[in-house]
Amino acid sequence: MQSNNSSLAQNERKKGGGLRAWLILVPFALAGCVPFANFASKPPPRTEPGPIQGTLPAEPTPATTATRESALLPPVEVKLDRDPITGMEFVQIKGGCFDMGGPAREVGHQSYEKQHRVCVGDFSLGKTEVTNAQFRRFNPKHSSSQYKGVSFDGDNQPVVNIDWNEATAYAQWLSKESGKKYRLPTEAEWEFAARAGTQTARFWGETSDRACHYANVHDRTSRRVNTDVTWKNHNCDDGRVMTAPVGSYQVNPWGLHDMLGNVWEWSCSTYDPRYGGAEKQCSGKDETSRNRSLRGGSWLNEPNSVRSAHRINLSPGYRYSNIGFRLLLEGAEQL
Ligand SMILES: [Ca+2]
Ligand SMILES: [Ca+2]
Repeated sequence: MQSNNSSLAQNERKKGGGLRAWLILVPFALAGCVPFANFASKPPPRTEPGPIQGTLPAEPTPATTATRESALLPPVEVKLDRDPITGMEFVQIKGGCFDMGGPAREVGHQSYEKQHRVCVGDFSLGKTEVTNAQFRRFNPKHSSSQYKGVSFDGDNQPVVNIDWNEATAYAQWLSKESGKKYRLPTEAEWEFAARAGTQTARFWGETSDRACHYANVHDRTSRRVNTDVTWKNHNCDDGRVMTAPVGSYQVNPWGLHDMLGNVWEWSCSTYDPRYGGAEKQCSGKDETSRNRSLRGGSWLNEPNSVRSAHRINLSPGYRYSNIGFRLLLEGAEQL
């Protein structure tokens, strides 16, 4: 549980001196007993942070690239569906079987990331996290809030401060409006898409310090501004101290942006540390209070939390400035 708690702490830190409070509250959050729906949020200005700054590290050359660092597969041809109401793009993904979880040798590996074989069907997944503009079609009054004067409310920033119930309600609303079938992805579908055929800790390889090509994480830029954060940063510059507009970084081999980093993403699955099958399905109607699994890490997280196998779990009523979601489209005709 150590790493999982660490990840959660990284969520709470942004609340403003909230680590101490978190240490008190997290046992209750893990038990799903404390509703965190009342996080204060001042109405922020609707401006986006400036463009990406800083210099990204150079790509390793083939001569110096180790075998496991060569794992980034060549991009496949991406076939898209487009939602008629929001314009949201969905990448068609052919189902298959894969090794979910990570091997014990992986740096940061936890017991609840046990590697096991899982198969998923065909689906389409949002090319990006759901944005503020897309969410405001559903709830015009939603504010993603701000921190240290930097707004989370830009049109193209991912919507945050969204709990599981609101994310699910959004999928149901858009399904009705569009005549399509949207929902959150299961944990298995999410990891299948995040790995995109890779078996390394991250879809670009094992090295966390190359993250800044592919993901908005707790990086050197973040460390310079978020001086109250004490955990390890990625040793590179992604140019962002808070959320980045979706699609700012390189896609994974299946054409998906920000599967790692930017914001944690709610799955529809209840959390089971033993991987007993809940990861392959959405939570049932009688499981309203059970914790849900979230994936991918965020702009505030250290390297061990930004891995394809990593998982945290939170109460469905929890919301925070580094938690958002993306949608899955069921039943799209595979082109
Ligand atoms: Ca960053
Ligand atoms: Ca993400």
